[in-house]
Amino acid sequence: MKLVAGIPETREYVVELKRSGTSFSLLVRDPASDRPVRDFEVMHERTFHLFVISQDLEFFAHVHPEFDPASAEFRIELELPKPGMYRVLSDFYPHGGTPQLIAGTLLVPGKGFRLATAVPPTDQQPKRGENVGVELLLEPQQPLAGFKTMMFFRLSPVDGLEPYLGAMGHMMAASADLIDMMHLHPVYVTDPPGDGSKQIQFNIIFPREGMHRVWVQFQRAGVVNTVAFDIPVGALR
Ligand SMILES: [Cu+2]
Repeated sequence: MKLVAGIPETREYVVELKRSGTSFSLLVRDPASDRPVRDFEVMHERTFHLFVISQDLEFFAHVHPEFDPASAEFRIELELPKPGMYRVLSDFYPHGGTPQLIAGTLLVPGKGFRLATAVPPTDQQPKRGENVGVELLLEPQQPLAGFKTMMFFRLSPVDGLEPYLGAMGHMMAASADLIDMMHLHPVYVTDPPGDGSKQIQFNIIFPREGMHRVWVQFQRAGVVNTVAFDIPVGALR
């Protein structure tokens, strides 16, 4: 009997990002053959999730480039608000490979260009999205690098809350220097007793100490709400 390995080995694919004005194109290459990849698995209702974050953390986009079979590129129109450094995270799953989360850096030249790491103060205050309020509870209250943190988002009102791209929530968590970036989905959705809210739980392990910005997206009545919190992560000494 011949044994066939069913688990593909983990390899990082190459993402070639090109930008011309507001037009972005992304070509994915197989690291083994160097060939453009044409076959992608659908994850959360899309074949490609692209996150673009400005260095000052003020601009956040979660968009979905469309595949162009003629060029094997994913394309999207996206307007960046100003010159500077942007981090670009490509989330995709090549057929026959493993899920990929590939980070890149984009420099947008222009007047006022400068490089400066953001240093936001802690901000765990309740937030108001387009049509939903979001309160954040942490367990432990002081997250520690390398240890699990449970993040509970309490949403209200609850009527009309619905999945967005196949999940009850999406999270992008990034260190303030945009070196570590994670895309996570909820582990539990519960109805906490008493306050009539919906609680959406994400579990995260922050890899390093320091300030982190966490963007979360929830959909209510067809409207995507994006809110952000700034969370200091400590270290065990
Ligand atoms: Cu997501």
